[in-house]
Amino acid sequence: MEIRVERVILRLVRMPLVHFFETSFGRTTERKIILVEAVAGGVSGWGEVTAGENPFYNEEWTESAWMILRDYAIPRIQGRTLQSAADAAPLTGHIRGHRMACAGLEVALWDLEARLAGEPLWKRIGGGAHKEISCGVSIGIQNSVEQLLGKIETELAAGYQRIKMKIKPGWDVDVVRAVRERWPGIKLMADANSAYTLADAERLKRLDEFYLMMIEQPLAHDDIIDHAELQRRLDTPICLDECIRTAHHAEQAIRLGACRIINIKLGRVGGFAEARRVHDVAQAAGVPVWCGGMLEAGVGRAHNIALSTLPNFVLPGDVSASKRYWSRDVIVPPVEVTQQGTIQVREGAGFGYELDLDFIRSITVREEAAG
Ligand code: NPG
Repeated sequence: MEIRVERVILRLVRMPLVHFFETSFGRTTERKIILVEAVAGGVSGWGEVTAGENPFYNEEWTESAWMILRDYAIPRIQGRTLQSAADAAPLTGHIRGHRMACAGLEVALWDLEARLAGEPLWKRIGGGAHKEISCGVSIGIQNSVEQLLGKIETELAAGYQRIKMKIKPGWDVDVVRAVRERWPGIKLMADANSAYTLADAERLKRLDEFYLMMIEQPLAHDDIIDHAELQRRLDTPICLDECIRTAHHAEQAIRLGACRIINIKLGRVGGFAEARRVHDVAQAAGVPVWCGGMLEAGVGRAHNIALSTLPNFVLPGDVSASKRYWSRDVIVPPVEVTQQGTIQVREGAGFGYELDLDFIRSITVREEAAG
């Protein structure tokens, strides 16, 4: 469907998290999020940039994303007529890296196309295999093991289907053991966010006894080769996250035996077009995928739901209820999770939720419109 992109508006919003979130690289208490509004024919499509506040998960951060969007990505798109949102990624393809920044615009254009067509976003991207998506939760590193066990108990009572716990050296084997002893039967996985090296292989091997569903991204963010070596030594499947930025990386990782599962994040791979390619490569190789999260506000959450309806999203993802992160979300209604730990996919046009524009206005600390 033809889209003439008239205007793109960037808004920086600040949103405090209801509870701090800690990974192996640090603690987040407040998110600084860029919302991207792309306008055509009086209709707006919305995107969210999933970069963190600091360049610790990958090289991007909120401020770098703002500059990339303003100075490079938007000027390549604005004022053009696209035959489809699928044209957007190639137009910004010459920008090295900075995929999360470019994705913020790309996903807004997919939402815009879906709204112009009066169709749900999931349909536009070729999804719809699942009408309900399976949800897990990601639980950060806590101040104590007791606190972690308490949190897991709450999330299981809420119905979530699997628990992902963050690990790092010093918060790994003993903590996983404590969780396993308490809940021998739950779907449990560990995420290391690149906190280890191959020299830690023996330590990671000790996690095999806890029959985890997977261990996510134990080694360096850009090292597929060492993951292949580690996977040979572990019984636990490795899931790659940070390492997989393109479908080509997915092909290479699978060919080398570096992972048996892939986490797909829209931002990390640059948007829907590449996410679908990663999905297809994994599906063809019999490698299951699931949708990762980046502490998104409602816009990003809604995009993740649409993505998760593609057929090879067969494992519970990190897409959970808005209220786990926000006292008030930027969309209405907020994302809600059933007692069975699922999210029902909505039928409305675009990503299927309304924007809470008054709230967005009240938390906007910077706004810039091009066009
Ligand atoms: O529910 O959105 C969520 C959080 C999911 O654990 C999650 N994200 O590495 O996957 C990750 C991790 C993350 C959190 C990464 C914060 C970067 C910052």
